[in-house]
Amino acid sequence: MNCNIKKSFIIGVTLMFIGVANFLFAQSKVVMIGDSVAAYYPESFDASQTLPSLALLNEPKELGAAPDSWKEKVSFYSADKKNIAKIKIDQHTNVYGSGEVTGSLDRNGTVRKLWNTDNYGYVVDHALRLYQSHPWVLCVREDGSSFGVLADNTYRQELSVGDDIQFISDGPAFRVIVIERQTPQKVLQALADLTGKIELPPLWSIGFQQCRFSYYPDARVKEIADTFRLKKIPCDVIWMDIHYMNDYRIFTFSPKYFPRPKEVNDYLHAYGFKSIWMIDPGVKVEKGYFIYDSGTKEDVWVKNEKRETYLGKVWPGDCVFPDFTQPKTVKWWGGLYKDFMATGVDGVWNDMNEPAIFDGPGGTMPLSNIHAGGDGLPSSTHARYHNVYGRLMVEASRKGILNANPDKRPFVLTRSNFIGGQRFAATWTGDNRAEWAHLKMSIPMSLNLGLSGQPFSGSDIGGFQKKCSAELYGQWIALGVFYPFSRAHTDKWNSSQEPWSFGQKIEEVARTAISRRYRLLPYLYTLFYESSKNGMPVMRPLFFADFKDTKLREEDQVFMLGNDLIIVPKWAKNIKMPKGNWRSISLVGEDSKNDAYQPDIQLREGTILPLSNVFQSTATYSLDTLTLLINLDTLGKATGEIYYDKGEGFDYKNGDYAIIKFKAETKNNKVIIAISKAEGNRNLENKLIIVNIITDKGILKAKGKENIPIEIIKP
Ligand code: MIG
Repeated sequence: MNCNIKKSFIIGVTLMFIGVANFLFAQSKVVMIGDSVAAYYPESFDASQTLPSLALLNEPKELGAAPDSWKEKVSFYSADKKNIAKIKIDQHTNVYGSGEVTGSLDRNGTVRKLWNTDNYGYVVDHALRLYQSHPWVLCVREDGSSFGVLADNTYRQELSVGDDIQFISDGPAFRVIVIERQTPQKVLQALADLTGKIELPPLWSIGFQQCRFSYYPDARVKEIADTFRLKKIPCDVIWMDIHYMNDYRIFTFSPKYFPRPKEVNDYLHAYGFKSIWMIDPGVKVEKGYFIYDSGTKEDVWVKNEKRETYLGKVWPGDCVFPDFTQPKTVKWWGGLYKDFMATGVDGVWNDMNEPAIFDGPGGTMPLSNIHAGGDGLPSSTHARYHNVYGRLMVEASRKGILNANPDKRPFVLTRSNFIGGQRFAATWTGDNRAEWAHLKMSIPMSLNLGLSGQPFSGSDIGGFQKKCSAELYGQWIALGVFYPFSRAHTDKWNSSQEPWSFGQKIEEVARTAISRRYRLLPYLYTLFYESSKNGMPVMRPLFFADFKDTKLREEDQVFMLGNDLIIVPKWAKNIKMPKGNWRSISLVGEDSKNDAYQPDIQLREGTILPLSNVFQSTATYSLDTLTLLINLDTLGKATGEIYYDKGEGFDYKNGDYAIIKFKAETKNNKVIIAISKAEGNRNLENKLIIVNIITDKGILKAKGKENIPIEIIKP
């Protein structure tokens, strides 16, 4: 990385901002709000301008003044009508976070914009702003000790990282929260305590998913589903994009293409699929259309500065937009999901919620538009609420879906969101392009989402815009099965882009790739559980393997799944690796070292990796056979664990789950594998357990059952 070029660029940009009028304000207040968590308030701070926080779970309690030992100092400036918060960093500190925006994993020497933007093909503003905003950085010092900085406001900001970190806001003076910890992992856990964690998703939502803009008519949807089963390519979800609607009217079904949605959903369910259907925020202006009529009656639409209902054009033509700052809108919107979900819809896709408006200034609504607020949220302009429009929308969607189906875990996918929004929805990185650069970029994008509190993300496999070549698709599907959210998707202009659309060879590549994901489900699901408990990302940067090893800090060609696997894509060159005896593993008989597509998967030394059989969908998932793949450490030991439950519903909250621990020890020439339950009311009971120990001389194999230690004699 060329630091000098990046640095001088930053200095230039910084001077532009603070060159003219530069007033330094003394910070008026620093208070501790948690164990080594401090809030800094500028002198001109006026709580009514930025609070209540839409990032934090709760307004934090003040716990007294900061001790002298407190390290990171925030200073506040205002210049050229901007409010700026600045934190000095030394030149060896690596900076991460700031959400999905493109660029390398470390954010040093860059400027990012925090302004949610519909960015088709990632061309607007060189993709320095995309669909979501995370005014947050995670900073790792040379010695590995770490801190995080959250600019607690929703206005448009620039985030520049040079000799210092600067949040340069268009809005009023704002508070800054700094978290200080011994490790980067602990900073993320503290961020999750402040901003929330994901709810445990349904198991099916971590299966493979197939989408396009759009599958229609209904017969085409069935044909896609049939082909997956016929060809024995595992898949859990088929997606319905906007063409299912009656002329883009949300919460309706096209009488021509989807006259019987329930029948389509029943069909999908019968073959072990779930269905996800799109809902946009824009509501067609049309008297007699029940959504428009009921919303108008309840007076839920965003207003213009003259306090008239604001109109903007989206897919259906003139539209009105729900004002999700109002409690009555949340209630009305949530209620709409009842009949919709009753058709057997399993999950909801909220798109265009930046909000994207075809004829609005900058592709959205005027900043002077008015949101009415309520229930603690003040009435204010779109400038204040723009970046949280999507986040407020998905909170309302999630509530409504849960009300409609109280016994099921809601699944919502959103394009737009804000820091903390991981509580309500998973996400994908929007309209990327079918290009090599975008395939490679998808790794640091999902990694930085994870380092910003959102663990459940992935990019469109195959790329959205432009036609994907067979070669690129092969590479993309082979990598994309390791995204936490793994979905293939493509634009309406492109020809078919299913796993079988590129000929026999690539079909086989896709089958192998997707089967690998299904083998890993016990491990992946355990990672999602962990994330729901402590906010740790599912997909993790390599430096998490050894946060003190500064060589790993910029590596973003390879990444980790959890703590125990490193995924090495085929194109990765001159990669850095953490210390230890990491070993290549094979999941479905593939030889990834010599395969042209499948990334090599490396298993940590001292680890027991739980694997299931390959299932065509999670509808038939079981752990009747559990495989333990073991890489012993130099002392002949290894450990591992698995979380499992029904995969759906909330019984797990009442004990219907299990955490099972695995332990391998070598005594004399014998490896003994013990399995014990650590938590929960479930048992593995009568399950076949297959043990594979990877050694230099090949794989040692044994079979056994739960509660009976398994012994293997080392030759
Ligand atoms: O203006 O619903 O990012 O995934 O297929 C495009 C159609 C609207 C944008 C989403 C894309 C989706 C498309 N949507």
